[in-house]
Amino acid sequence: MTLEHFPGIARLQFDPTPAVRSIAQCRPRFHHYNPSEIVAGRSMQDQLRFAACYWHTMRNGLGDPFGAATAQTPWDDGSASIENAKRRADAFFEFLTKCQIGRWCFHDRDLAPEGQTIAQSERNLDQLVAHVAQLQSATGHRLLWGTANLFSHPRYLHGAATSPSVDVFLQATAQVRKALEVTQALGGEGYVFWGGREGYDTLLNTDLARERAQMARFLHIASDHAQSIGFTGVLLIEPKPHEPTTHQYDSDSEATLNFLREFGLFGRFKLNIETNHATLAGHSMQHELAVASAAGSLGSIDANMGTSGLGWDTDRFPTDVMLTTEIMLAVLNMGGLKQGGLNFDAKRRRASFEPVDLFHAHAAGMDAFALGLKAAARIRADGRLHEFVRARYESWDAPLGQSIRAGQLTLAQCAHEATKVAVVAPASARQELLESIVNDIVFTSDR
Ligand SMILES: [Mn+2]
Repeated sequence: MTLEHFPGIARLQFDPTPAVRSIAQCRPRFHHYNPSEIVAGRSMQDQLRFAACYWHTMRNGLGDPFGAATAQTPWDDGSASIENAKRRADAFFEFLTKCQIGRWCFHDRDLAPEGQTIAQSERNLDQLVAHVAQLQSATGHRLLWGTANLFSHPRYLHGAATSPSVDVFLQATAQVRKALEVTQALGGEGYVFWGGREGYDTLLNTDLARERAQMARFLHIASDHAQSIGFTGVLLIEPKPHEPTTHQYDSDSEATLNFLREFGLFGRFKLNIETNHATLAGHSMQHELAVASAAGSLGSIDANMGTSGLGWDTDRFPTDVMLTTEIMLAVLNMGGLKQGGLNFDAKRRRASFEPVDLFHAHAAGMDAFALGLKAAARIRADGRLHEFVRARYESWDAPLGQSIRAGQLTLAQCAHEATKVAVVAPASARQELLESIVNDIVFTSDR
């Protein structure tokens, strides 16, 4: 890593002084993210466990269905050579270091070009894995999670594990076996299964029951393999309701947890929840996190956001402080991210095409999460919301409520108890008051 792929960009520092008046003079820096600052008992760096993704950062030229790529990538000659792939990795690790992002995530095909055969693809990947292993030890950056791209190659046009062709299923097993093994070799803390094309476009040509069973079989043998090689990372499934398919089987947290329970996989996998996938499913991120967390299955977070009113997966950088506050509240409430992280599965807008925009974009997301972390910690320290919710359910903690919860009363016994209640008087839920309290806490700075 001797070359400077981002000349003129210094390592980003925490600098809370007010922004210069001219946008043209703004250099990337952190206004709120201060890695060593202690919030809720731990450093921001440990609480937030940021990761950058290889696919959007290094492999997304910012093209869209209407126009060509715009991103300036002077380190990339556009070829599928191993040398080019290694140079890209060098640029990425320089980016991680300068942006103070401790972790990263990748797909097998982001890192190394696919070959003509499985063996050739594996040799290509091995060369890049050896190279990034050196970069990891030179820089101290760690792999949050790896995954296999089972959606880009035309062979996966009908799905991978859910393909009507067993030959395609086999190709997917070869890719996942290798991706799991290189993730382990790189010390990955997790491995993600995102069912990119595991769904259907029309039931006129689809045996839904068979496809779901195939997907379960795939996850069984993949998790068996992870266990057999001694992989100690967390296995994650990433729900998404549609796009590219009309319906994806892992459509949201509830559906995915039900799928895991139906096929005897619950407990072997946790969920990787992405904000823009939550909103595509018609849910808030808060809902998806709450569902996963309630089942003890919140594993990791893909930190991005969508564009309201636009039904696409736009993968914007998460700059909404209310959103990051809600996310960090869920994280603090479950005792931290553990083996998970906040992975910026986010891309710059097509019009933010200069290399420096990669730094501005990530710094914006990191600052928003720093603000969100501090606000969430203040909400917890304030205690009013927690106390309101506790008090709202306190009749269930009285002796009768406890007996019902413990299964000691039949329906007839409950009905008999009902006759003893003179006045049924529900209390107000005070939603607007609570929203106002949250606003007060979030927008009142602690410094
Ligand atoms: Mn997305």
